[in-house]
Amino acid sequence: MKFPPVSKAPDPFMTPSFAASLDALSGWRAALALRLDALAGFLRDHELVDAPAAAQLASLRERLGHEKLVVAFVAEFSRGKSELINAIFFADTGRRVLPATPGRTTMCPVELAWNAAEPASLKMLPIETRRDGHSLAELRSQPQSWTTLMLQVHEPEQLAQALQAVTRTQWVTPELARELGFWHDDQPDDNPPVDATGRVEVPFWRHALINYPHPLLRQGLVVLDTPGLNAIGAEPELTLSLLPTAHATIFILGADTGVTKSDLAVWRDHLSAQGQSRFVVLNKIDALQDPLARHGQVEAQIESQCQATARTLGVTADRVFPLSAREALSARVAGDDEALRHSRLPVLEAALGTQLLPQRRQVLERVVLDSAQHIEAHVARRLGDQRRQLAEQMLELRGLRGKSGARVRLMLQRVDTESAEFEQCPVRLQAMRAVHSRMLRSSLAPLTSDRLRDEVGRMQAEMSATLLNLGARKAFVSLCGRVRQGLAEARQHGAETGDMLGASFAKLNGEFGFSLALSRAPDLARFIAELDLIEHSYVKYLGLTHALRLSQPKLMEQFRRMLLSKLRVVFENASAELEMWNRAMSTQVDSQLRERRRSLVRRRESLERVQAAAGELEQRLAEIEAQDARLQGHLRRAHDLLETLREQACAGPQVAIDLISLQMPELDADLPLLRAQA
Ligand SMILES: Nc1nc2c(ncn2[C@@H]2O[C@H](COP(=O)(O)OP(=O)(O)OP(=O)(O)O)[C@@H](O)[C@H]2O)c(=O)[nH]1
Ligand SMILES: [Mg+2]
Repeated sequence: MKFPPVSKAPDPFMTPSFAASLDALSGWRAALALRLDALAGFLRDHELVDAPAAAQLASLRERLGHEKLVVAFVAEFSRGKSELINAIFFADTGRRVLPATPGRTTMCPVELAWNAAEPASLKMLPIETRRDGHSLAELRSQPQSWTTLMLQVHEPEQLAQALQAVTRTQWVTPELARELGFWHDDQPDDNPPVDATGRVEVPFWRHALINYPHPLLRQGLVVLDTPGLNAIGAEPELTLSLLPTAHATIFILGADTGVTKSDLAVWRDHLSAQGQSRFVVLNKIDALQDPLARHGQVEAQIESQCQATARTLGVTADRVFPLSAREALSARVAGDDEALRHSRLPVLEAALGTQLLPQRRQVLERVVLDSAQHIEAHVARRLGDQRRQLAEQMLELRGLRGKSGARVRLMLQRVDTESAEFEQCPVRLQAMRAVHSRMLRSSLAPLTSDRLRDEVGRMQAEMSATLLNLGARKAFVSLCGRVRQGLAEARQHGAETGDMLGASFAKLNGEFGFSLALSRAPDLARFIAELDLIEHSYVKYLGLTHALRLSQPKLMEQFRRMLLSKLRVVFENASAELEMWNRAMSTQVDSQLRERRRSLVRRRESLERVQAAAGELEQRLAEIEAQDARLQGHLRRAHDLLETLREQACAGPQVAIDLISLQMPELDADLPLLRAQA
């Protein structure tokens, strides 16, 4: 059927598609990464970064190169999630690749991504792995737990055949179904079908990973296809981990069914808190086709259904995208642009491209700009130190012009006295270091994994002490309180360390001519926010009658492990940030100490040479001036490299590449590649 032209802005044929925008984002990231490599190489060659600054550069590089963008498709069963994924990603294979049929089809969560280090494959985790309580995160790194099928990416038939596996089910006893989390006596309506012999149909797999070299997946996109509600509820990790951390969620409704009670339950339980990055699709608008309808009537009906949907879900109407995934897929397979336009899929793709990607870009841009500022300050300080030492030396030598040999001897004595005084410095530093490392230990103590395990154990004991786990939510909230307290303690100790270092630095600067600068101790706000997010999604989960289900030991164990691994990541990252800051502070002292020693030796050598030969003084002065000019050159070059990195970060993708060709002729060889990507 044909629909009247789409009225909703933006016009998908005027704005770039999702694919083109993602390409542009990747091109921008690749260009930034090249810039960053040039900067890091220069700083390394001229010894302008210490270990913590080099680590910061490396982690930024890793992020630019490998950051993933996760888009999750969520809905009740049979709303068309898999069909929509087929239409967006797989139409070029010329057929339906992910199974999409009436009734329940996708039986386990399916993650599509590309990891170039592995061959194209389908990996599946048997459902029985739920019985031993291991979390999905733990099992990801255990290849022996997964069943692997190789995929022939150029043979669509084989591909589709292999992917049929995600629909596989098995018949088990009600006891086993209960143990696996698919049977709940308290919610008979949600329970799966039972056959004549009393056996229950449950999914065969727990999770599937498709490694597929689609151009978008190659660029870091990860697509998550989920099964209908029942299975979502049964895998806590999906609810608590995968969905809350997705960068965007696409929630799908059927235009033929409207918003049903169970659609609303999925929305409320899994998507209501995700703000900006939710897209609502009203799928199957082709099903509203009515041969008896007057011109424009179907269109009006779609419009009013969108309005009603937006009202019911509490989103603005421009977040609701009416379309037909089935028509879009067949239009793409047939190469029929007109039919594709009428399927209205391009409107959704354009919205993903224009709304989601700029948001991701901004996040990265901020990180790059912050790092650039940090590195700039670091380099300026380091070069400033070196130049200061040279200036002192120069002053000393200039003072010798026209002076007698006795004067030179006197100066030599002065250098020796200074060196002797300076030998006091390491003793003083040792005292400061002892205090520093004690304080560092106290700031990390509240964040150890032992402490975390104890706290989670305490929560578990509190939960099971209440009747049927009804106190689960309360016990969990109180655990969060204690974890937050741990982060606050660590932050407090960090601030105290900062005070101590500030006072010591001021003294050392005064007595030994250092230029030690204190940067602010980490406030750990990022980790407190992460904890808030975890708390939010878990609290919601524990309200969903799941608390009752946790009275099953296996589920409880799985819940405990998952919670522990999530919180451990928060603690580990917070510890790493604290440690990094502490390390940056102490390496600063080390490098200034080294620099100062070197400078004393150099001063002595200069004076000795001047003493030995009369003509040496001017030559030494000229050398020092040349050295200083070189350092100034380094400062300028570092500044230029940082400036172009910043310009690159703020520029649009095409501009970014033009900047490279204008300013970095040595990168010319990479340009065709970059242009192809942008
Ligand atoms: N008429 C019509 N049918 C559609 C459309 N999109 C999907 N379908 C059909 O709806 C049925 C369910 O689609 P799926 O893609 O399997 O739905 P799903 O949401 O993935 O369902 P589960 O995997 O069971 O959770 C299939 O028969 C599709 O062909 C559409 O736009 N129009
Ligand atoms: Mg499906």
